[in-house]
Amino acid sequence: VAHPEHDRSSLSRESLKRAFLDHLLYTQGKSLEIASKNDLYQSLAHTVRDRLVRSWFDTSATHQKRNARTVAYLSAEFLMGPYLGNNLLSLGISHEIRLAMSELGLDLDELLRQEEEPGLGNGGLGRLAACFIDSLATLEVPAIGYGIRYEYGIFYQTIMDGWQVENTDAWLRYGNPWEIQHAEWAVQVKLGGHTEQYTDDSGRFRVRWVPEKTVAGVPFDSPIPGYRVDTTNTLRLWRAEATEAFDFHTFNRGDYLGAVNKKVTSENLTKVLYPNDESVQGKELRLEQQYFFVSCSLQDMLRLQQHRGQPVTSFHKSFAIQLNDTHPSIGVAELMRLLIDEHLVPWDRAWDITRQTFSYTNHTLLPEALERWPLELFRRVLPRHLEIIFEINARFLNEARIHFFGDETRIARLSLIDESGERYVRMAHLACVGSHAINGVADLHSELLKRDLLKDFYAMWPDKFTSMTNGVTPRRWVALSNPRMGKLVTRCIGDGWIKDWSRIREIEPYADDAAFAAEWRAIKRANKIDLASLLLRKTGIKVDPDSMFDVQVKRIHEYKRQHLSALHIAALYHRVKSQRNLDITPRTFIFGGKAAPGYMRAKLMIKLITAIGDVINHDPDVRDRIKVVFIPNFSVTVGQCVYPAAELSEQISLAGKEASGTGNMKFAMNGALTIGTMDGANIEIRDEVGEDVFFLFGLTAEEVYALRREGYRPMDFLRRDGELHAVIELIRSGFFSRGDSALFAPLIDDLLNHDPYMLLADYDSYAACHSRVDQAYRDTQAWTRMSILNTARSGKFSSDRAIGEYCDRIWKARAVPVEKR
Ligand code: 26Y
Repeated sequence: VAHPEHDRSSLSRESLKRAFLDHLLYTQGKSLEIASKNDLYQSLAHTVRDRLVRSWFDTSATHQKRNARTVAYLSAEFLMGPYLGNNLLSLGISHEIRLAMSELGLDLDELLRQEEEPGLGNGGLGRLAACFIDSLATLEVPAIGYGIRYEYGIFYQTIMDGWQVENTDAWLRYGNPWEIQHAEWAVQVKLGGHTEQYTDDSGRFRVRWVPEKTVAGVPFDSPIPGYRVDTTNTLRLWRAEATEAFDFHTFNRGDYLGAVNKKVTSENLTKVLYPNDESVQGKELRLEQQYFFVSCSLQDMLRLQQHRGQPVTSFHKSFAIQLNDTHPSIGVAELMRLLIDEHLVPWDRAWDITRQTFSYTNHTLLPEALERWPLELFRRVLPRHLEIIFEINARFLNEARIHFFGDETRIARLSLIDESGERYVRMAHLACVGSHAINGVADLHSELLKRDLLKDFYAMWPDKFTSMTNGVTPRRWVALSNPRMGKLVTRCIGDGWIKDWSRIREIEPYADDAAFAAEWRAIKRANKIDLASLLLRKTGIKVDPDSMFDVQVKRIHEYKRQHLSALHIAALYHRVKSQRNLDITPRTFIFGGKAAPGYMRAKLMIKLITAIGDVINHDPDVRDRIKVVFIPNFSVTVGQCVYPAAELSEQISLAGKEASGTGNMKFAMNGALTIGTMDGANIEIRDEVGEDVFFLFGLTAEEVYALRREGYRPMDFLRRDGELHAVIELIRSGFFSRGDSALFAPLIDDLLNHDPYMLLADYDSYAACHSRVDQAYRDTQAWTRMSILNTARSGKFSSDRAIGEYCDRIWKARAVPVEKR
């Protein structure tokens, strides 16, 4: 039982200092005099972790005792960002820790900077999972995040000669103080081999899976404390290890090196995160990764079910499992296998349980991002699951034939197996059939799902479909990253906004308060100065904090159209060059984001941006009216500096392509106005903040379809627009590439001939919109007013609101107050 002055739980400054020095000596083996920065960080992290353990333990004890309905969020990615600052915030001890450290002569901010963030995700989908588990804990909902403990997260990006260069992300190099390994809960996962049919002792027909190999899954747990509540949930990530039994045979044959080699092979499973988003590669190892973590997680839930004294047949009452896209959708077949083959539950009963357990979130409409596995590859890795999927499919298609009598083309479209050419397993179909709820991540996206991608499923089961607009956590994305704004807001309306972001609307009346507006502006300026110094440090480029900070940070992708911005910047430059004294609002264009290493077009887009920047930044004629900066290695950490400093948020995807976007929400909360298309959650942001607080441009999704139907010819748009023509010629001629006219040809030729993302169709409207932005920024007061209103009306975009909706409408999960021991 914790004593109030216990050195591992007390929050008093003296006790924090003592605990810190204890860890320095007993965990790191150092004294203050010789400690490295990492030693100091590790000691502080352990001090903070200790203070979470009590509530962590009480939380799982309460959930077990109450047999509380638990949300299991299955995700191949969790992009958590640094833990230390967030955990201090949740505990409410940031201030005391800062003082404790400074009394020891240490600077908390410097220690915070030591943490290597776990980059266990690509972008939006992974970060959404992180925001969601933060909200689940804060709302005191019993929840476990299940995922993969990649040894190497998303690659570290540097920019060399304007090109992206990838480096490995050895984030575990100096140890991870936030995880606890639980070898006692390791599970076994089978892979490959074949199946056999047999009759068991009681005369029952059964199937045995004889695997080619078995891998052990070991859980690593991290605490997820809710904000200022007693709930601390768990993020449980699985690491693959070789099983001992597995090597034994090889050892006995005397093939020691062969045995060790197989060990290495097993451990490859969780070595590295695949750095592709929105474009599948169909690699066997990826399927193994997915199956591995899903099987580990389901076995773990079945263990918990047993531990709670509950029968497997009420599994669906204990757990609501959310599939974060199709990456964990093999779970549908795996739960069936576990129930049927291992727990001897009859098929119909097992199917009932499975369907009541799972729900599926779709995050994309892009065809190249839809997971499908070649049948033969699938059979090689998961022979038993293929049989189960065939059986699910046979029964499902029987049901579909009743719905769509005689419509065999529709039946073929619905099938879990694509048989139009080489045969594939369609993972989205498996997820749809095996779930009781299917949702898109913003209203437009959900509508398009029903209309296009999943229209046949919608026709069959309209009630399964819902829309759940994404959200982001106001803890990390405002309280932690923008403390200046947080302080001002708290002074005016109290600190209730941290747990209830809808209350941010209470600052709306201050939009017309001159003193408040002046402070608001001063805060933005201070945040811009901070970002400017980061930019200088990372790129050597000096930017003017009084220029407008116009920001586009997100994965680099053709559909997100960073090259549309590049065209516009080149056009501005062209204007400045041809009219020497052109009166334009000074701007700093800030870009950041990673390109998938094999996505050549995206890498060329980075080169285009940096090449244009290079010319502009060094041209004395520009007189610093335009600067272009590409921040290397955009990450959660970098994001925390960027969003608070932004004034204009670029959300310029082609309408119908960006499922939701979540960066758009982070910008809006931090007072940056949006220039954007009618896409994803932009539409809802505009609805909330008002059309006069939003810079709208471009085709709507309907117009995009219409234009495509009537035959889109990009050249038509080029001929109409003299400036665009000149800019394209400038790039094509090699003006930005030291005369190398071939360099950007792949991008430019594609724009002129195909332009699948319709940049040329939207260019005019985009450039005109930027002129309106330029004018609006000159009226400082009006701009500030818009900025305040924008934040004040962003209440909807908290992940707490999103999680509340998931709990009510899909999971049927409730808050369970933790009982303290
Ligand atoms: C299958 C593999 C190649 C793959 C890996 C990662 C496919 C997709 C992804 C990641 C997708 C992703 O991040 N999607 C984004 O999800 C966000 C959260 O819902 C949305 O806001 C955003 O619009 C969407 O692009």
